[in-house]
Amino acid sequence: MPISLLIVGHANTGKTSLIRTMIRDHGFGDIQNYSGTTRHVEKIALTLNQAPVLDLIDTPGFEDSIGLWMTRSAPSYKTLTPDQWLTNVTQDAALQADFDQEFKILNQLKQCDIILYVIDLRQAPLGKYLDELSILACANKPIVPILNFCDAEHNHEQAWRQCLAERQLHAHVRYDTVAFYLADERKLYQTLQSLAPDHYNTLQALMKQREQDAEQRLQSAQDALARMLVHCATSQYICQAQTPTNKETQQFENSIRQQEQAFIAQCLTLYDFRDQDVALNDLALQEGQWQQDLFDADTLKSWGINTGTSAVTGAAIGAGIDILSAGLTLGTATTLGAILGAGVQTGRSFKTTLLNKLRKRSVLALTPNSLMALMWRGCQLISHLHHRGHAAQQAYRGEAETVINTKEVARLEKLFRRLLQRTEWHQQQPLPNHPLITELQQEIEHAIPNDAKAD
Ligand SMILES: Nc1nc2c(ncn2[C@@H]2O[C@H](COP(=O)(O)OP(=O)(O)O)[C@@H](O)[C@H]2O)c(=O)[nH]1
Ligand SMILES: [Mg+2]
Repeated sequence: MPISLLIVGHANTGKTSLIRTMIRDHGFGDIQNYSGTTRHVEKIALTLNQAPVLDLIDTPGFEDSIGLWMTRSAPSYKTLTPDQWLTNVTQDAALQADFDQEFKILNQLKQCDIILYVIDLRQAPLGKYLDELSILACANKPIVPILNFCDAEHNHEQAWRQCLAERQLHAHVRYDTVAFYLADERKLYQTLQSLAPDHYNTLQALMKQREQDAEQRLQSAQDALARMLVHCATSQYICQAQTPTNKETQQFENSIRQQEQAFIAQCLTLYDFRDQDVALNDLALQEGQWQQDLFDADTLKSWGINTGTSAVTGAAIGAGIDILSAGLTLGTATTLGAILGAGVQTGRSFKTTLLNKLRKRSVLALTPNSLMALMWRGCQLISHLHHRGHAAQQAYRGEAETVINTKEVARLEKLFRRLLQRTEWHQQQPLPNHPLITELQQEIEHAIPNDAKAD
């Protein structure tokens, strides 16, 4: 049998939001910024391997707890035990109209195992809230206060903690349904474990699964970012002449933006968010005229040319240029590859470079700065989605400038300069097993704080 959790609280404290975030589904229930949105009791199960582990029961908010609590001291009720009062009051037809919403909650109290009392910390612990707690206490069930909106600037956390302690409610959980942290969720499950020891192992397994899922999502998103960056770094646009036209530049930029869009779409799918959850501005790109660094030892090595001495390299390249300018189409890249002592792929890549040089056509590629900007935007997006609750209503619009130290910039610039040379990796799937790729993956990991793996 799953543990049944009754989610209660005043209107608009974030009860429905809490459930959405816990089940990672923005489709559950209705959320609005005005009270009385949830009018009915609604139930949904949180599952582990398709078996329900927790039943989450959403309820309408309390509207008149003061009036309801006053009936407790009415002559007909005051001699009853708290438990008897709960049963009798809900059967009092004369009170039905006044406490329609409250009775829906009270009727659930008997059946649930644990009560989660959601508190909007922006509100002080006023009498009406304390009466809600008094009413709930009549059910003799464990109550876990959920301190919601804990990220709000002006909050009454201290005053609430004191009121809760006076009622022996020490095991509260801080939770922000919009800014989600796995550590908060872990605390909630640990609290449930202590209140429902029979379910200890199942809750442990659920927690573990949630952590593994989070880690897996993060890893997949990071991989997608590395693929996108390699793809963009190795994207080239061969222009018709030496000076690129506006149209050519635009086409090139659009192809890069499409790559970024595809990456965003991948992340949204991974994290179960919708298109409207992210609204990033177009990235301002800088493109430069790509130059193959023919003497770059790394590039030559990838072509199988061993640059023991620069004379050898010079001779090899010279041979290539001589042959091309002699008007021999060479027929095949194989010939050139053979002259250079390398393979066909090498010859082809080398030939393209030389041909474009001779034809005086410029080749557009991104600058290392643009690649850095793409990387940071990607890292920030992943970090945001990782901590975005499924109750969040505002679209993510990106962050202000990244503060980054010059050492890091220099390191990344060097990395991207080298990646820009590896045109043979364009569209290569999966990414090659190469130290440059490992370095990129490490830079991405380093730029994303990973609290999924913490403690
Ligand atoms: N910033 C912030 N907003 C929240 C949080 N929880 C809920 N909200 C917002 O508060 C409003 C009421 O939330 P809802 O879940 O409908 O409250 P309910 O009436 O208790 O079910 C909605 O606009 C939510 O987006 C939170 O933790 N942080
Ligand atoms: Mg609601």
